[in-house]
Amino acid sequence: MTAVETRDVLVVGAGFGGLYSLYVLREAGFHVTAVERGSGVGGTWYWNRYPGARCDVESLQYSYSFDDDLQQDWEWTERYAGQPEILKYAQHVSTRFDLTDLIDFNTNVESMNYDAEQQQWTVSTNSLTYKAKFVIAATGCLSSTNLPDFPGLEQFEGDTYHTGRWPHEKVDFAGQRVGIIGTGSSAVQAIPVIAAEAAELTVFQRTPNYSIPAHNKPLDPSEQNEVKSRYEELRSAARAERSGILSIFPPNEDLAREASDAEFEARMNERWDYGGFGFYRSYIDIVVDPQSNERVAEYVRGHIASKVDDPATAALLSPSNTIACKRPCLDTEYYETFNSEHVHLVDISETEIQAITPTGVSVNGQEFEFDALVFATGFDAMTGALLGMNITGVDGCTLAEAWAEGPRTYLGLSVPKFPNLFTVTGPGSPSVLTNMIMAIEQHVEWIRDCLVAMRDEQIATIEASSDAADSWVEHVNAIADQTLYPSCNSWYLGANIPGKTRVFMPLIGFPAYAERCEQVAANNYEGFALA
Ligand code: N01
Repeated sequence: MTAVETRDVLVVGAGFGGLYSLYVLREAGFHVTAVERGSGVGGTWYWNRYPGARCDVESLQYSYSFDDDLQQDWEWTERYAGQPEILKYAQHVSTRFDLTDLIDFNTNVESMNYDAEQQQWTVSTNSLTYKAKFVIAATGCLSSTNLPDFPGLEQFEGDTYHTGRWPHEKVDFAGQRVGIIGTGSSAVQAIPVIAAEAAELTVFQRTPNYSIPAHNKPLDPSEQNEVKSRYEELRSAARAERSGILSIFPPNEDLAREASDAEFEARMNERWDYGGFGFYRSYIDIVVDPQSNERVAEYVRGHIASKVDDPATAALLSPSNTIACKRPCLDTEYYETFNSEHVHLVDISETEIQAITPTGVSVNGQEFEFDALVFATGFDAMTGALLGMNITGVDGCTLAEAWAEGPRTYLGLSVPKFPNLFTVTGPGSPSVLTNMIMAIEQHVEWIRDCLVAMRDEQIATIEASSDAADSWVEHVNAIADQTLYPSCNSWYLGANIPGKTRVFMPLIGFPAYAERCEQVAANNYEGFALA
């Protein structure tokens, strides 16, 4: 019989959300454990070890703010930290705050059931069963990989890799013919690095992406010290930004459609040369006004044309869709990579991949032979990992049933019919449109405060009301509908997964959201039923 462990709180996941949940809940006196399917901490940064993996948010911002000693002590080495450095940071945090012993590794949640009578969750895993009053799902927004059902996939005789499940050992592509499917953020980072090693690299592109140069570089120690000397002020300024991310370019109210050609060119050039997402803050109307959006898109297309030698390849790499509507990419020499003779671009926008064969890929009757295939095909974002846990709430209602029409949460934190279950950066919260670590801290602190208040008031259960969730989903979508975001096939909408209901999942705007969460708590958790 499976052993049963009892906890006040069970956390699922030991990425940044799970680690911080463990820390604050233990400090608040709860008996808490995390289960983690990986063999180590780090979540996203544990799994995504593909060549070139790097954070698109600057390292001095993409880090915890809760402990000043930690943020003063830790030395980042580059403007954007690479995956190995971020993983080391997660490991350091786990060790520094004695969290590792609170984690059961190699433990995968197979199902979770709420017992309304006992007012507790039963969480079944591949090893132990846990009973816990509360469950915190810190399962990540981009953790359930998407591997399309390519016919013949299992026949391929070479090695296959998914960017989101990269092996821990170094993969050596030297001398190999490598095929890569996908041109999203992961591919845009991996392609230049794999190309530097492989004998031949063939990129299968269904939709081209806009990418802005990252201009990554070693961090200047004086810049790092300057930030550290004002960390508190900078962190709180970041929390007041829509995305929770500071840029050297302050926000402005200027409209791209009204700028003269000379003004427009000068401003865009300055931001292009600096690199990073500050590019998209050049004008306030980029994601709301189609004409302004097209002006910026055309500016980027001009750069693609000047970077890529072959005009036909440059044309294929040039997107025609709305810019910044899909999650934008940052790159290091992505477009330039296609100037190398051993790098080939295959357009599959009109003719999908027909089959994976024992020796390669077949497209439109043409055969491509490979030693290795890389799937950079993304994730079942925001809902995949939660639905993968087979969760059943009150009245036998499954999460799959509750979300048949798309994810339905209150504040991205809680789901009606699933009492005492919290989601960290869940659908309906700003999450992926922000600096994730900042969003995680806000969520986890809110949950901690809620659990402490419940303990103090001797409240056993908390459950989002159906009405509150309905109006929250309406609110999230009403805000998205004021923008161009819903106009393209992005994973924000679930449009990358065949059959997934199209609902815009993240909420735009961090500061108003955080304020709303505070108000809800101050108003005795309005929108929740407390029992
Ligand atoms: O995944 P994606 P990703 N046949 O979904 C293609 C974060 N991230 O792993 O666009 C052929 O963006 C698909 O084509 P299309 C970041 O938030 C962060 O790259 O659907 N192709 C697309 O080109 C990012 O947005 C960082 O037509 C198929 C690609 O696969 C998110 O993770 C780094 C296909 C998938 O792109 C996801 O990025 C990396 C099919 N059947 C990622 N199915 C940093 O911060 C899919 N594709 C550094």
